[in-house]
Amino acid sequence: ALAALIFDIDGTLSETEELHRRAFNDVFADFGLPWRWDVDLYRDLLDVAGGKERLAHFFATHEGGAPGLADRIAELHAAKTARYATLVAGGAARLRPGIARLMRQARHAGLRLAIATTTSLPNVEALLCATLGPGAVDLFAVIGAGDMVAAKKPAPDIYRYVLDALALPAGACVAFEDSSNGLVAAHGAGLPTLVTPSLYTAHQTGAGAFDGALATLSDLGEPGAPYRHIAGA
Ligand code: XBP
Ligand code: MG
Repeated sequence: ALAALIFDIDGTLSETEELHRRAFNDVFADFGLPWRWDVDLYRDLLDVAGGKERLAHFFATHEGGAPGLADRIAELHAAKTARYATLVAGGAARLRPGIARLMRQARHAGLRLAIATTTSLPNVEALLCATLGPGAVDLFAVIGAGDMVAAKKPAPDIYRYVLDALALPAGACVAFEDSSNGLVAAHGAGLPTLVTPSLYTAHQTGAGAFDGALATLSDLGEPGAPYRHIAGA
């Protein structure tokens, strides 16, 4: 029987990628670095999951290079995490439709809730606190985040970590994802997965990227604003 729901954070709970992008850009400006990541570039960069990994990839692949910066990724990323927390605490993030309702109904039905995300733990705590209230972290039986596992999505490691901590088989859970990387990670751990594409992953719909999902929906819907099945589902 169904025992737990496991949620991705970025793109699934909230359209947080715009805030991550803003935080990266603010840090580039603070550090006197010339880059500003626009929406199109960031969409491509999101193929690399994890902020530190994304910075390393960008520095390694961009013309002009970035001598010395590879050694400062931890420093840049710490500043980015702090900036993101400030944006979120200031109210810049909202939950996507249906998320809060589904979590409430699931808990009433006796299901456990968990998180499986590439994003850093402070980002998870900031988002849950700002959107679901202080203490929201305690609504989750397990939070798997960031560097708790070595290999980030699309590797299944973070989902395996969460299943292990829940002490549940994959078949007793449903995962919620917004991206191809996320779906591949969840499927790799054997999880039935529902996909709600987000601003930065909508283009993956229809390219077969969400094949095998339980369903691909516009969002989780609200009374009076139902979800739509998305082409290919
Ligand atoms: C989200 C990510 C994260 C965030 C930034 O992927 O890739 O890297 O963009 O977070 P998913 P950090 O939704 O598939 O988990 O900078 O803290 O890594
Ligand atoms: Mg995501």
